[in-house]
Amino acid sequence: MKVDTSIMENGAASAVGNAHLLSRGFEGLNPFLEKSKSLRQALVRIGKIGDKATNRSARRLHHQLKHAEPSITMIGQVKAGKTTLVNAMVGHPDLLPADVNPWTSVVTSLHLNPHILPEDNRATFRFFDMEEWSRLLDRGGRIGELASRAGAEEEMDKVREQVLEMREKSKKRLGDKFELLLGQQHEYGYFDSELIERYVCLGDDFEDDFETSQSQGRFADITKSAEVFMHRPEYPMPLCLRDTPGVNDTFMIREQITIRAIRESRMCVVVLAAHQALSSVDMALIRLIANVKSREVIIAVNRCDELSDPVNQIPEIRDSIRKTLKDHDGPKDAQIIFTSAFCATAALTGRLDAVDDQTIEALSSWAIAEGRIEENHSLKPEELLWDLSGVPDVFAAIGDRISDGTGQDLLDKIAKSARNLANGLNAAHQVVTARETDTSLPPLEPGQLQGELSRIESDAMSSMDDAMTGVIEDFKTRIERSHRSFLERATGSLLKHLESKGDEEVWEYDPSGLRILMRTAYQVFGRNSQKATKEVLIRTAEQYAGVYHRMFNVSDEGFGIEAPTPPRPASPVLLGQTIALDLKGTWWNRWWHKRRGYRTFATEFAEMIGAETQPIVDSLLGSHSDAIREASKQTLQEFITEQNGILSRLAEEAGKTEGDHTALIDAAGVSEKQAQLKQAMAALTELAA
Ligand SMILES: Nc1nc2c(ncn2[C@@H]2O[C@H](COP(=O)(O)OP(=O)(O)OP(=O)(O)O)[C@@H](O)[C@H]2O)c(=O)[nH]1
Ligand SMILES: [Mg+2]
Repeated sequence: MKVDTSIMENGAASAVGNAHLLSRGFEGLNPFLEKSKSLRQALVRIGKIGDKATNRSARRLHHQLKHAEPSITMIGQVKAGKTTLVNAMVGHPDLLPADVNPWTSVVTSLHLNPHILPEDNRATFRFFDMEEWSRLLDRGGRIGELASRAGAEEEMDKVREQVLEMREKSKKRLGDKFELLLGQQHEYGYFDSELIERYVCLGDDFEDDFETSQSQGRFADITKSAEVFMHRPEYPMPLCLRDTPGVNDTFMIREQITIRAIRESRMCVVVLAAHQALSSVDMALIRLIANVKSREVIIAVNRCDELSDPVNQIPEIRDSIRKTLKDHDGPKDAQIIFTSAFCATAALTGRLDAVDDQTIEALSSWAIAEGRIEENHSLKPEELLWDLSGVPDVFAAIGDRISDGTGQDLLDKIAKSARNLANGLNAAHQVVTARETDTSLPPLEPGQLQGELSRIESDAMSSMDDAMTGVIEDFKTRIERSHRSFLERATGSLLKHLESKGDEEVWEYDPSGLRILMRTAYQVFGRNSQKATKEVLIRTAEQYAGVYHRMFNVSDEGFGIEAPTPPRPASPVLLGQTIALDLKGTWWNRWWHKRRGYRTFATEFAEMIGAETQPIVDSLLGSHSDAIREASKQTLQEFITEQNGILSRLAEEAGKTEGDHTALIDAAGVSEKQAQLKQAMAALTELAA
């Protein structure tokens, strides 16, 4: 179909005419937003009833809830339209430069927030640090490591050549001292497309024109990430969208970058181009998402305006993607959405004439056939185009994932803390009331509680340490066993092949078995660590409840301290990293034909694959396990701090003599406050249901 794509290059600079369209699609988030609102109201009430410190805690929880920012990483094929789609989703058609030169490895995070003011818009750009930069330059990134390991000298030379060229270019653009910039960051109190271009967009055409290169794409060589903070009143809540470079690049340094970006979000949108859907060429992409839960992957098949017959082609594309995912152990149930960033841009800018009637008709027939829009709809033209663009469906899918994923987890977490805060206040009321009615109760010794609290804290921290050490040891045994048995099995299969077919016929071995083994080991580890963390948290909560009972005679029937929910382990996206066995093709052929003698084959193969996969094992046992251990400890520490605060204030209160209770709560107003507190607690209980 013929479309005028120039609108995507010269879209309205900042304020698009139809930004109101951005709120279409987020309706599904309403139940979550309602719950979040009543939780915030309950917190305000608790803050009002309590003393200054309680009020501060309640405010902090309120802030956490209001500014929680679920994030979504966009990944996908080169030129599938990730950037154009992101620009449309944030209502700024020309914000991030589309058609970025393949050298660029910048991950751009757009923080969209309805609660900040337009004057709070800002941007931060971070450069690679020395270590990352030298890894790329000295060893040519992962591909260099891989090439040298596989003995592919020719490729190695090519990589080295490109790296040198890149270094020269950077020098020319940034001056001899450019390395001083490494590890730094630049901050701006505004953003616009020109500023962003200077940091993320490196066009080849700048090379000969040094003057231009001073302004455009000046820092792009060494920029690692860009953060843009944007006022976006149409969004129902803060969201972060991360745009990443396409995955299939020669340096594979971007693969590492994408892996990290996926790890940082709990949802990812995989953008594919309709005319190249998903095939075995995209194995690197499939491997990356294979280690993320199906529910957390959304597939956007973009550029649907380019299909001549969407009614028939779309179902075929859908089937073919499903089949590819199934055949290659991908997230086979991932939701598939058909989009056109182009239509979305036209709708936003009000340039409806950019899309020809034929395209609109074809897409409408498809949308009607699928029941996505009514035949006799009364949509305004820009609304129709926006709905046809599929962007509202992407928003709806994101909304769904938030409602039952990150959002729900956050509600649970904050509601638990709020209930504990309310329980603390309730206990305070009881202490005050007891004092009012029975002045013979001896005040608590000041040191008594502190001793008890430090004992609980050190017990809890060491139990957590022991529990996690045990779980990690178990994981280590399991994963090392999987790794060893894979190497043995693969080498065994190689020898068998050599015996039966000789060394003329190239042997191939699919490494997905290793990934499945390691993934299973990781999943078991994730479950075990959550279980162990939960046990320690529950035991600690019981200890605190005991303190309330023993030291303050709190007797309320329903009284209890709630243990926080254990943190959720991140997906092992790293397992998707490309290894030599995945490359097959010419490399593998060359490796194969260079070897002579069965023994050489077997030992060298085992060595190479061992060296390729060991870093994955190391990283799972290192940074992944550490992150889980740290997260568990942090959850416990936050819980301890919260309880220490509440209980210390209570002790202070109980230590006071009669008539001196004003600091914590006003004794005279106790009954009224008690009633308000009951209301707040009832609201919290309802949220838990
Ligand atoms: N017709 C049509 N063209 C599109 C659409 N989305 C993007 N394009 C075009 O596709 C080209 C690539 O778009 P980008 O947004 O740069 O794609 P990308 O996936 O970010 O590319 P890389 O970051 O380089 O991997 C550009 O020329 C866009 O104008 C679409 O929905 N329809
Ligand atoms: Mg892009």
